Amino acid sequence: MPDLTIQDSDCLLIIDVQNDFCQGGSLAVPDADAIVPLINELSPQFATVVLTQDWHPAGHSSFASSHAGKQPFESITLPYGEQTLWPDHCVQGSHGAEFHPRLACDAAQLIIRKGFRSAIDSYSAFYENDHTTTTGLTGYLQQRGIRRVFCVGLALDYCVRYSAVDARREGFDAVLLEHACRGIDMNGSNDAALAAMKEVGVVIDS
Ligand code: VGL
Ligand code: ZN
Repeated sequence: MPDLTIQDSDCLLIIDVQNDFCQGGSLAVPDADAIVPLINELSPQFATVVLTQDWHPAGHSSFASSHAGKQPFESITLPYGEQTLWPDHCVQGSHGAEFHPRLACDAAQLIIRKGFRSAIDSYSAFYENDHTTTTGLTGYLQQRGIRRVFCVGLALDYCVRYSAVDARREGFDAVLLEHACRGIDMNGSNDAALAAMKEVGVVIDS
């Protein structure tokens, strides 16, 4: 196990802890609210804290409601590949898009909004789902001298997974703090996510 003592060159990346992914939300992740106090304990230990915020225009192409005859959790092929369809969620400016009311976010220095292009979904904090369009996060972290990214948040099997994998792709060390994540877990997707992260060298800390 590598040394997980927190350094100045570490960043805490808090992924999508928003009302729509929490209890009562339109795409609620089981037990999501339980991670809020855990993240609130972690944040003050990091000099660099970044939040991501899923931020879709109404009628986004990842919404099942945008495709006639399609139901949430079915998938379709978009120009950039396979896309799972979701209930409408995290619409720009809506209550569901706001951070969980008890998430302590005052000390965070950057909020990366993603999924704001109607035609492309974005799970990762680094790249949209075409795996080409960047969010700018790599440059920000590099210029802040960050070498390692600790990932927490929602959902383990989607946005957390792709963010951790892309952190490795961008040359950062990456640590998944599994106890501070929750997944949607469709058809074994939590286990698949953990395997995919391990495969590229993400350190899984339970
Ligand atoms: C997410 C599905 C759709 C996530 C975002 O935050 O994991 N999942 N949009
Ligand atoms: Zn989304």
